[in-house]
This record gives sequence, structure tokens and C-alpha cells, in this order.
Amino acid sequence: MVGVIPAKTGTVSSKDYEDLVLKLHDIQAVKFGEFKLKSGITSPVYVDLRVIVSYPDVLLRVAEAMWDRVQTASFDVMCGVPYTALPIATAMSLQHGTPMLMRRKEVKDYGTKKAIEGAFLPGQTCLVVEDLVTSGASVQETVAPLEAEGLQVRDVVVLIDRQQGGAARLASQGLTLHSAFTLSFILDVLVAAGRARAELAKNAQGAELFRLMARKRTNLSVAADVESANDMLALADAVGPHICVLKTHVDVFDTWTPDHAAKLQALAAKHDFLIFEDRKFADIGNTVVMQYGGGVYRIADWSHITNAHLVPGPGIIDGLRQVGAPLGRGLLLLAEMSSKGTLARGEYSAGVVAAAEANQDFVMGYISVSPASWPGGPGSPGLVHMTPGVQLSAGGDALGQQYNTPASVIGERGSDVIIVGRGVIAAQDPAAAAAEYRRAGWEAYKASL
Ligand code: 5BU
Repeated sequence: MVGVIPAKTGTVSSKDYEDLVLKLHDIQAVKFGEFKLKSGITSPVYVDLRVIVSYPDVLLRVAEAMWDRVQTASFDVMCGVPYTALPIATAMSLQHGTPMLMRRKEVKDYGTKKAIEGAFLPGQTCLVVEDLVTSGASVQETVAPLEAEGLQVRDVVVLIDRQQGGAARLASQGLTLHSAFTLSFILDVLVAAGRARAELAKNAQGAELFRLMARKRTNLSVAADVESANDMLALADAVGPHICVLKTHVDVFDTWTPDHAAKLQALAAKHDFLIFEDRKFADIGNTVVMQYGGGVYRIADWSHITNAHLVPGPGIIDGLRQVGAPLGRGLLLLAEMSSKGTLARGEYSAGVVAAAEANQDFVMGYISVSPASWPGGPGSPGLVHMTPGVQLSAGGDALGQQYNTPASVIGERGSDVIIVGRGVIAAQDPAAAAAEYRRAGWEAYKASL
């Protein structure tokens, strides 16, 4: 079977554990959001492992990951706790030939009246198999009837330790807790994989960008401000391996044809990047409908992302949405600009943030410069921040552009994606420069997680 953790003992690598976390997230056994637990505590992660019976490959990997954790324990039989852990214990039993017992959830007052089903001898040791441990209280409900039957329980294995005192509580009762995962490990893996923000993103391109950044390990966008459409395509091919987004200004070229658009899309597919036409729409809704969907450039046809000023008011979002939403496009709102003396600040920026928050189906994020210092902070984690005005050393140009370093933009100013134009395209070797910016940007991004 493809992707199954080997059945041998002690062979589950940390990469296997990470992959399994992603699998559990794929099948929604683990979800993000605010969840109230039985104990009344609010958790950022919701875990419901009942669904794993529908995914035999995941069930087997879960069983193997848990088996891997009990290699230091010795036991004669295993007891699964109903209901969720029963199939897991069954899979462990089948894979490794260790007999299994079942604890009845309610002891029937008719028939055999047995609390524990299966064949065993008093004095045998029994491993308790649970899906989750929170405080440890429910494990105790299983241990008590086992001990009442003369079995000895020393070890408990769970898939997930929620780290709410369960291990300590069990230890105080002489029980050793083994867990495949702690909740913080799960959180770390999902955050590093961009899953948390992707799941919180309500726009499909926004979600895709977070996933793309994580799988490609880049938060670099190159601004392809070169002379011709053909030069732009050559640049896209050269820097493609290093970027998450290629930003274009196709209205600076003297020709733009559907063939250029098709070639750019092919390069985006080849190198796994998104296309962002930096059009900065700024008109009333009715006009941007025509500008975005039609004209010489037909931007909506080929650009995953575009952007807009909010000067006209929210009608511009509605107009762009009318064209872009059916095509699955995403919109960035300009909350701030990198240029000296920009008027996009203060109350104006706050208005943009409010509009972005209220239109997350289509608005995927911001062009911003210092979101960490916004009065309400950078806002919803499902929205992305992309920042232009980036070079390896701070400074500016003769026409008001102002540069910050990747470390400052990501690490201090709270952005997610660096947009680099001349820092890359004016370099001797743009691909090598892109690699260097990618490294600097990603290092800062990883640290910010
Ligand atoms: P540079 O060569 O890295 O300075 O290019 C920056 C790019 O980002 C360029 O395409 C600008 O049009 C774009 N830009 C910007 O510089 N500042 C802004 O606030 C916005 C876009 Br919005």
C-alpha cells in the first residue's frame, strides 16, 4: 500500500509523523477554529478522530504511529476504549498479533454482564488504547474495570495528548502515558505547512497562496518591471523556481496578446507561482467591470490576483467581484504604499482594513507596509500582507520609492510576502538575486511563525 508507515517497530520517522498530521488535517479529523472542550476550556484546535474509520490508509498509519510509541512498554493484551479507539486498537492487534480486549461502554444488566470482553488471565498486563487524553479522567474509567478483573495496567497509549494535565494525572496513578502527538506538535506542523492561515482564508487564491508558500518555501514575489512582454516571460522562467507570486504591469509593454497571457499562465503552472497584475484599479464599480474583464488586457482572464485602491468606496470591490469571483480570482486592497508622502495612511488605511475584513470572500489581503503597527494589528490571519519597497539594504530611489530590508518587512513590520523589483531584475544575475531574496525572506518568515 502506498504511503503506509512500515509495520516494523521503531521505524516511524519524524517526517512520517508530520505527514500523518497533514493527513489528519486533510480528512478533517483535526480542524482549526475556536472550540469549547468538555472541560469548558477553549481550544484553537478541534479533534474528532471518529472519521478515520472512513480512511483505512490513515487508520493504519495512526495505528502504526501509536504502536511505534509503545516499543519500550511490555504488555500481554490491549484494550481499546470505545468507540473511537476500538478500530485503532483492532488495527494494532491485526498488524502485530497482540490480542485485544474490549471494554463495554455500559455494562448490560442482562446476558453475560461482562464489563470486559475477550480472553485473558488475571495478572496479565494490559495496554490501554485511547484516541485522546485531556485531563486523564476518561482513561481512569477504563483502567478501573480492567483492574477489577485482575488485569494490570501500566501503560496507556493515545494518538493525541492535549497537554492539559493528563500525563501528570496518569503518572500519579502509576500509569505511563505514551502519545503519538502532543497538541503543540500538531499545531507546529500545521502552522509550518501554512495550513492554519490557508484554512482561515475565505478566498480561494488567498488559501492557495498560503499553501503554495509553504510547499515551495518562498514568500518572494518578483515585480517583473522589464521592457517587453517577451523579456517578462524570460524573467518569469528564470526566477520562477524561487517565487510564490510574479507581479506584472503589462500596460508598460508595447504589445500584449492572448498568446503572451497563455505563455505566462503556462510558466505559472510549470514553476508553481501565482500571477498578480498590479493594476491598481481606482474607478467606480461600473467602470472597473469593463476595465478588469475587457479591454486590451483582459486581466481577469489570466491573472490570479489583482489589486485596487479604495478611493471610490466599496462599489469598486463589488464591481471587481462581479468579474473576478466567478473565475476564482482574488483581490488585494492597497492599505498603504511604499512611496514617500503617501496619503494611504491613518484613517484611510483603517477604512481599507474594515472593507477587507468585510469582503473576505473576494478580498484575499493587502498591499501594506507596516501592518504590525496598525491600531488593530495586522487583522484577520486569513488575509495576506504583501509589501513592495524591498531591497537587501534600506534606501530609496530618485522618485520617492522607499526600501526596507526583507528582515524588517517580515520580522518587524509584520508582512508575509516581499515584493522585489529592481533588487532582482537590475541584478547581473536575476535568478541568483531571486534566490538570495528568497532565502532572506523565508528565513524571516519562518522565524515569524
Ligand atoms: P522596485 O523596483 O522593487 O522598487 O519595484 C516595486 C514594485 O512594486 C513596482 O512594480 C511598483 O509599481 C510596485 N509598488 C510599489 O513600489 N509600491 C507600492 O506601494 C505599490 C506597488 Br502598491
